[in-house]
Amino acid sequence: MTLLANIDTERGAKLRSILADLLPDQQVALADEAYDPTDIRHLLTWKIPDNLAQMTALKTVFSVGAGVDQFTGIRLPDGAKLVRLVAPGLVAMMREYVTMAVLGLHRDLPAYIAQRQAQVWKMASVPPPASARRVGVMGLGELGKGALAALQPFGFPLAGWARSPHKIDGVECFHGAAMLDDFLARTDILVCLLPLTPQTEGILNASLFAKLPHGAALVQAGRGRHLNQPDLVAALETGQISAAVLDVTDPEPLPQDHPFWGDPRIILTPHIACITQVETLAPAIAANLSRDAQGQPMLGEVAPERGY
Ligand code: NDP
Ligand code: OXD
Repeated sequence: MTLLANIDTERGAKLRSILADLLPDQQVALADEAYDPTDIRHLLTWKIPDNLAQMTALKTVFSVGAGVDQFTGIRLPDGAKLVRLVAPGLVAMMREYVTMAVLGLHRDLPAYIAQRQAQVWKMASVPPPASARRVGVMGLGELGKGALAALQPFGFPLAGWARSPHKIDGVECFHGAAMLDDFLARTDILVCLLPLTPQTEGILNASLFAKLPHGAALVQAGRGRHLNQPDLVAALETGQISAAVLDVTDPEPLPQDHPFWGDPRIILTPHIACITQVETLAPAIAANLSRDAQGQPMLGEVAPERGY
């Protein structure tokens, strides 16, 4: 019945203390303590530990984050489920990040940051009203839908694109490869909140950028490998893409001589759109363990055939 928390000791101890209140019967082991791997029923981790094969009773691998691409290619014990993190605290952070990024791009923030460095006091452009700036979100999952809801009050015409059809009030919904071009053609600020899968790897590339209106902007908060980095550099050079806010890169961090560091059209943040905090993580794990104990599906169970 033991849950192994394969996270740093400080956060692990906090998690154990919160779970002691929420699920008093749940045993919690920390990775730097002595434990019997054959007792481990649930594993909370960002990466698979070396002794996975010894965890013969393993039933669940809980990702510390919303993404599960780091587990690609890992064979879990037969019958074990992979569960991504679904938690209101993560959605709240992504809502803030995407709102910050979209508003920053809408109001020329990259240009003003560059101008401040050059001590220039000058209007970069007169922005169109929000009602004339079309925002499109790729990925209509927990985070994509949360981000769109946060953007609603500003009046941007909103659209979303996913694998399957969705209906969201106030959002024009597109799905599948056949509708991607129409989605892109109506999108001035493109937000990527996709999971990384073989289908989405490299999706932010020259061909996709060419289908956006000239001068469109990009918010990339999915995974670094969604983006073809040389293609973004080229699109910024031609003006096809005017600016970008990037939270994720490949690799992380970027090498010191990477062109993104010095490009004034790019705002770079170090993968901080969502920061998993124990206060967010522990209740989500407790709720899923309770669901499981009652024979209900857990929130965020990954469908192996989809990869997310
Ligand atoms: P979900 O699994 O809830 O949603 C994924 C969405 O992407 C779904 O709408 C799904 O479509 C869509 N999708 C998947 N594959 C395709 C495809 N081939 N074509 C079109 N749409 C597709 O994920 P979350 O919203 O919780 O998280 C999304 C991603 O955000 C994570 O996987 C991670 O990469 C990233 N992330 C980044 C963070 C950061 O700090 N920068 C923090 C947390 C997550 P459908 O609805 O039809 O299934
Ligand atoms: C996540 C992340 O997947 O932080 O939660 O990227």
